[in-house]
Amino acid sequence: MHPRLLHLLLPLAVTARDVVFPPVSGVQSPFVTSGDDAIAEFPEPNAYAGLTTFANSPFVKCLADGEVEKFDIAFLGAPFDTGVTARPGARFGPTGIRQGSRRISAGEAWSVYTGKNQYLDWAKLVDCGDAPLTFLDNTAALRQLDKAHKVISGRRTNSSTYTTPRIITLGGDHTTTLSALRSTHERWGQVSVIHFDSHIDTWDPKVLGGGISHYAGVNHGTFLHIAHEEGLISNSSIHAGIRAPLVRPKGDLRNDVRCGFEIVRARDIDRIGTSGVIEKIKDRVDGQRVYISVDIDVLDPAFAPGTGTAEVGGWSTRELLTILDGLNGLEVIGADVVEVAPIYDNRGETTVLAAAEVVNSLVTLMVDRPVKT
Ligand SMILES: [Mn+2]
Repeated sequence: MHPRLLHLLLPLAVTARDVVFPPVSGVQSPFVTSGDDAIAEFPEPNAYAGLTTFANSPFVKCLADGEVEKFDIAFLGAPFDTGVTARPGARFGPTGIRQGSRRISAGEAWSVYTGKNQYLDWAKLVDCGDAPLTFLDNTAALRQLDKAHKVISGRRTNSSTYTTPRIITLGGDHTTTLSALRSTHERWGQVSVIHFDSHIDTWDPKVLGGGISHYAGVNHGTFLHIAHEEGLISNSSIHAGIRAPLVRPKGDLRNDVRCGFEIVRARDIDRIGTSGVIEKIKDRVDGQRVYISVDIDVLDPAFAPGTGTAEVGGWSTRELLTILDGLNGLEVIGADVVEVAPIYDNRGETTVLAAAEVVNSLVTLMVDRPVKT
């Protein structure tokens, strides 16, 4: 190149870094009105800044000694997956669900369906982080989780009317629901369980895992049987989305009824639709306080591949969300989303996005219907 030409081009290369938009309709109007000051300040809120909590909620050290910041509804991670009969990985579920919720933040959570924003309502929502659980001893870990629930549900609420905080647990394998039910029983008495899952999870410990040791009998397929034995749940509970095969031809279902459950199978939705499923659930738990447990494997693996015991032929994310939102009006005293194993998820984060949205629906149910102790 001729040196003189290079001399001409150099200033161009430097100034090309400043992007100047061409005038629109002959009028030049700047995009940033307040100049560099607007960039120099850090605008609030930013969903992608800071450390990850569920839906960018404030983090509170709920298990610390003494008084802590008050709250009404707490998110609590339960990183536990040593009670599984299939693929492990749900100990990373709490982290995965929080990651899936990054897009959700209080200022931008107005529902296009209801016009409401559950994050800017009466309830103060906080993320308590994860319960510190040992990963080497199931019995000890579950005792630690029992205690975490007890401490958090024993805190003072921000509201003066509704005095017991409620907890949404981010699992963890399904065994973790047992700790939540023990805690809710202590605070609220017996509850009906609305159990979304492809598996019944009322297996007798002698049939599933047990017989070897008491320890092995407490797992993610027996916890509802144990909850029944411990008298934590009432005889008006219901499963929804069931499709996994049974271990015994008749014994499993007989035991399931004995544990207080009725069943909505996955394919029932083809006949009765989402509104039919909602009606069945509401009829079943009529007049009772409920605990809602969502095993993410209730969804078809097409919608939630990131789980330990995937079963094909399940519901879509939209169907599940419609059903959950249709349960509005129920007194929900606790809830969880479990069995999220991010290691089997895909690059589009399909499973953790679905799990976060399920938690979002659970928050809405709890905020819409405050419960007095
Ligand atoms: Mn399951």
